Amino acid sequence: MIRHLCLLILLTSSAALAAPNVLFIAVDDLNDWIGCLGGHPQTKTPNFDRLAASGVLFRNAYCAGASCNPSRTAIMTGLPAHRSGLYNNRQKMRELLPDAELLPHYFSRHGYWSAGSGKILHYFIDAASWDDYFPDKLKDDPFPRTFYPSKRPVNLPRAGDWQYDETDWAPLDVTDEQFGGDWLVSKWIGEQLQRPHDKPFFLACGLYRPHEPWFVPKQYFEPFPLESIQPGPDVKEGDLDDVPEEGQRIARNRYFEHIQKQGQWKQGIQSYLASIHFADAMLGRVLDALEKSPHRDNTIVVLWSDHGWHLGEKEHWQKFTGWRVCDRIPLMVRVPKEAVAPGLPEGTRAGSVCDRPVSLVDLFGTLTDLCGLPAKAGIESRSLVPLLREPSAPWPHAVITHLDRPQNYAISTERWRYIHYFDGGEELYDIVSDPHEWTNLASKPEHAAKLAEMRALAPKEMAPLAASGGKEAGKK
Ligand SMILES: [Ca+2]
Ligand SMILES: [Ca+2]
Repeated sequence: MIRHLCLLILLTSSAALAAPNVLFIAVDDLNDWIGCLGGHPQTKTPNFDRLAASGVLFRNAYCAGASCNPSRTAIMTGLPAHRSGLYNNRQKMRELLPDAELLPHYFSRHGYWSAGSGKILHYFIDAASWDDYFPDKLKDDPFPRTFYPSKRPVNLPRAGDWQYDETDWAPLDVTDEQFGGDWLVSKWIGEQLQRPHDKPFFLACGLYRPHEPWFVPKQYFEPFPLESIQPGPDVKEGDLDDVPEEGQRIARNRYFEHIQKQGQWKQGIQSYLASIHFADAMLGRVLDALEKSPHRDNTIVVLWSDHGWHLGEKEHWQKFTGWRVCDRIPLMVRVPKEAVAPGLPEGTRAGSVCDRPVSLVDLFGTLTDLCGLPAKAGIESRSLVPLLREPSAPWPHAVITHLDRPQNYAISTERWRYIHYFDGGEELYDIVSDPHEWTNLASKPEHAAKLAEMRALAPKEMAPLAASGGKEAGKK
């Protein structure tokens, strides 16, 4: 009996040792303004681009929710909002889903060491889901010390109670180390990558920039002189004219009007570009640490952003919308061929791009499949391994992105996008001929069949907005 037990332990531990590590990198509020996605001609992102070039870049990847909380909850639980009832940032994940097992815990339960740093969940850590966290999982604050200007706002004056405190920007006269924040996150992650481990690891790196406020050390502003700054290529005057009422209401949330009135549009774009450039440098530190790591060849890398961001497109500033500017996100995956990844022993091919529509809710199923863990029962997360193996493989699936409430959602296929509002408003875009979604085709008789086809892709059942016992979350 004891001999059998020993053998079992030996087998289990050797199986665990052979399993691949996972480096899981989250970036906050990053739209397609990275070089390899071509979203803005002035952006500078050599490290995002080098990671993308070393594996598979998904060019039609969408978030499952158009803001932090629903997007991250879907990723970490494998449950989209229409299953969980969590649709917006005001709901508290653990009040709604007290028993949901998160991705890191699932990996821990299957022989992994799970650790993280920075923002992975929506402003909390969920200590029980992790073996370790930096700075301190027991404090439930995912952020290390970060430098902030003593007097705020710096550049965008407050317009009223409706305005989110963090909508502000400025270059800071500090070094990266003095700034702290993501620099400290990347430092800690780098240290975990360098040291020996007796179990395979699931290591989550949450970079907070380019989330607001757009304060970063001034060196990251230098490549973007103000006089050179251009709006993104999606901006078109009068673009909301063919958008239904609810879409217009969501779009015109006062921020863009206020920013224009203050003469701060260019400064905002400049500061977002600088914040992306900073995040890129922090990503570079993590990738460099991995390059030098004894675990380099046995570590799968996944990078995603929780949703995109508007900077004047459709007169909108922020997130929460059904348009591509908000819903389409960077997603890249690298599986080294040396890694012992049971789901993809041959690894990914460097320089691959995939245009199939995929959702971030699929990361759970993808990672368990790659690592040879049993598929988790009861979730709605499809493995993307067939696309990692062959990026042009047939893929008859569509993606749903929920907005802040049930029945406000967008559906993405490879060529078409459909937006539905609770009051019956609809939009339809052909993103091959109209990648910026300028021309709403929903009312055109020649597209009636396509409209019906897209409508039919909506989930048959949609969970109601689950009540959260707590007050409104203090942060967005
Ligand atoms: Ca976010
Ligand atoms: Ca339009």
